[in-house]
This record gives sequence, structure tokens and C-alpha cells, in this order.
Amino acid sequence: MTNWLGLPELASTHGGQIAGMIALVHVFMLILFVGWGGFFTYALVRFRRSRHPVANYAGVKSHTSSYLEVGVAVVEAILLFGFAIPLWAARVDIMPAESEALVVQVTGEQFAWNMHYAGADRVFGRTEITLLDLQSNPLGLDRSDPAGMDDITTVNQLYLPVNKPIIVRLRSKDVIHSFGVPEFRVKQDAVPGLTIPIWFIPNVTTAEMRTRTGNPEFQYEIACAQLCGLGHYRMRGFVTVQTAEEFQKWMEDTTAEQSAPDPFR
Ligand SMILES: [Cu+2]
Repeated sequence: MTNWLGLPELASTHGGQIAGMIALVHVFMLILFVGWGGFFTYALVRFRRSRHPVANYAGVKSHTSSYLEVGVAVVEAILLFGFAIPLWAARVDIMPAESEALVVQVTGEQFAWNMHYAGADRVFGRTEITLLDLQSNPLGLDRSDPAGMDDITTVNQLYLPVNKPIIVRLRSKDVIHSFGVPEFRVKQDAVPGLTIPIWFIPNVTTAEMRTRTGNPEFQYEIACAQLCGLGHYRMRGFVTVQTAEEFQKWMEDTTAEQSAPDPFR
């Protein structure tokens, strides 16, 4: 129904509502454009100089234009209070229970996305600023903390299971970044000093999307949607949506890989 907008493919359960909202606003803007454009053209012709060589100092007596203005304001109020605010409330205020969701901490930095999974114990390990190392430990994760031993961190690679609520806790190390995945119809600023949760349910795996788009190299891309510095253009991450089994396997393999004792330490 909203294909005429030319939006990217849809890959989340709530995305249709966002697309519907965008469509509604476009239709309303089209009506306004035609209406005001028509009125403008009418005024140009009706009050042309050859018909009115001398200005009419009394002006317009009818109240039609005031009624039109009020009508437009009423429709705008309906759009805002009837559609936009309820949709915002449903998307932002009501979070799924953490026990039924996968929680990932995503920390933006100039110019990369750091993903942090709590691992099998579902508890995030302690992070410590003194352990922070841009190459080997960009989040300063303390591997000696029992809760941190099974944690997983990746850079620019976000793996997610399909059809499961995902809670992303967005943070930033330096400046304002923005986590945007167009196919999920998700976009949120990451603000230094704040942890901002967002949630969505991806419902199309990367493999399915490759068949659907006919592009064997298709990748969901996290685009940083705030101009965050000179390297902003290369601040892109990738999301791989997998089946529950594939994701479980990735989780186990990566945990084994990352929690193995580091021979160089
Ligand atoms: Cu950025």
C-alpha cells in the first residue's frame, strides 16, 4: 500500500505503521499543496492589474480564508494527537520485557559502532575506563568480572535473531551519533552521557532479503545518521539477521573464541 513512497524494503514488525504514517503525511501535504497552489493561482488571476488598476483599500470582506486556515489547523491537530503521538507512545514508551528480548549495548564512537552482548548469563560485565584500549578493548570490558567472562563484543557487526524483540541500549563515547537502519524503520540519536533504549522485531533474515531483493550481497546497514566528524562517511555497521538456530550457534562460537585465555597476555 505504501510502495509508491519508494521506501527501502521493510524488515521489522512495526515498520508498516511508520510507513503508513509517512504516507498519511505525504497525502496531507499533497492536499495542502494543491489547495494553497490553487488559491494562489486564483488570487493572481482574480486580482490582476488589468481588472483592478486601483487598489481596493477596503480589502476582502468574506471570512472564507480564515475558515480554511482553521480547517488546516484542525487537520494538523488530528494528525499530531490522533496519529503521531499515539504511534510514538506505542513505539517508545512500551518496552518489551528484557526476559523475552535480546538486549545489546551499542556504543557509538568516532567512527565505529561497538556491540556488546551479555552472553549466556544475560548480565553485562563491568566496564572500566582504565581498561579501555582502542585496538584490543574498545569498551574497557573487565574480563575478570564473573559477569563479563562470557560477554561478546564486536565492532560494526550486529548479529540478531529473527522474530525476537531486540532492545538496543544506545550510548556514545564522544559526540552525538545516530543509529539508523532504514529497513527496520528505526533511527535514534546516541547521546554522550545517556543510555537510550530502542526496540524492534526484525522479521526478515539477511538470507531471505537477499532472495527478495535479488541481490546476493545485500546487507542491512547501520548508517550513522548524524554528522559526527570528518570520518562520518565511513561510520557504517552491518546487521546480520539470522534464524534462531544460526544465531545461537554464532553466539556459542563467538563466546568460545572471545572467552578463551589470551596467549599474549
Ligand atoms: Cu557517527
